[in-house]
Amino acid sequence: MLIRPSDPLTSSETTPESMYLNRREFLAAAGILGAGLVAGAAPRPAGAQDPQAVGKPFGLQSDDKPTPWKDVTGYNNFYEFGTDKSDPAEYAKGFVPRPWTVQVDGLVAKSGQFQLEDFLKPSVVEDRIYRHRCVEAWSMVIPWRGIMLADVLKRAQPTPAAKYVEFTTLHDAKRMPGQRSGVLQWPYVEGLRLDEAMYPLVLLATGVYGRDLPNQNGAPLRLVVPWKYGFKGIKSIVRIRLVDKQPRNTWNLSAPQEYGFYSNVNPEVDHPRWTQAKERRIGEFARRPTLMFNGYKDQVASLYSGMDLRQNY
Ligand SMILES: Nc1nc2c(c(=O)[nH]1)N[C@H]1C(S)=C(S)[C@@H](COP(=O)(O)O)O[C@H]1N2
Ligand SMILES: [Mo]
Repeated sequence: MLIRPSDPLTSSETTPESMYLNRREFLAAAGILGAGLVAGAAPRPAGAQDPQAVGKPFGLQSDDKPTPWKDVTGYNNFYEFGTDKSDPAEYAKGFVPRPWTVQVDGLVAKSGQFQLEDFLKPSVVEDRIYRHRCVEAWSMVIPWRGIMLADVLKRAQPTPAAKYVEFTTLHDAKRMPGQRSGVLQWPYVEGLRLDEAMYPLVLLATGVYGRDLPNQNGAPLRLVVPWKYGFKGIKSIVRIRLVDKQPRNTWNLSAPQEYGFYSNVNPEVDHPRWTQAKERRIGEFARRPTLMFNGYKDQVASLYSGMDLRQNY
């Protein structure tokens, strides 16, 4: 991975203008373009059924290898389908993520309701391999396929008053049996500051391992923010709304003393009930040290310059 001596995105540059730099300029400025190992250098994951990992690795260490397909798709959280790690794969089997409408609204010049195909069509679909760190201190390396959220937001043309983006999951207890329980408030909601949302690492994922997203991973469209804890990666999104105030997010509503808004991976700030200094990589025995911003510090630290990361957890 190519390390730049210092991050060229200073805080004064993370203004609305820099959000409208063209995509190549922004990727280059962020040290993202041209970074990474040779695509295809990743060894074939174990297990005869595993599809080959494709795409460019982002923020990976030399010993990071894509987590096998069976774990990426068989061990995850999606409370709309149950609270055990194996529930989503089992109970989302019959979910039909088509037809699918995505509403883009709020403080934008161009709001609209889009059929998924039309929503995706103007954007470039990319494969990118990212680290993934759950707040529960397990981690994976996931080969995502998706589009840049920045692309979608630019097209919607946020007004100057827009400061945050709020995302909402489908609310349909007939199709999502977990929503018949009160384990969380439904629908699941999440949020990002607008400059975080515009950051070129952020994806709206439509697939893993070069295939369409399995239902349990958030079909047909889910958020991926690799420097934040996994719960920011809201699944099965039906609405993207630009707002002027910091939106509430589901885990903050559920346990505000444990989960904040920012939720940046931070080994120095423990969860009140466990350490965040280490993580268990799914498929490995020894725990690994957790990296600041999940290994994306060089890219994203400047988004938070001057902020107290203990206060803004
Ligand atoms: N709608 C919704 N999105 C969700 C969740 C959920 O319960 N509901 N769980 C989150 C959590 S805690 C994690 S770690 C990831 C896990 O899924 P993944 O392995 O497919 O990323 O999804 C996130 N997105
Ligand atoms: Mo998580």
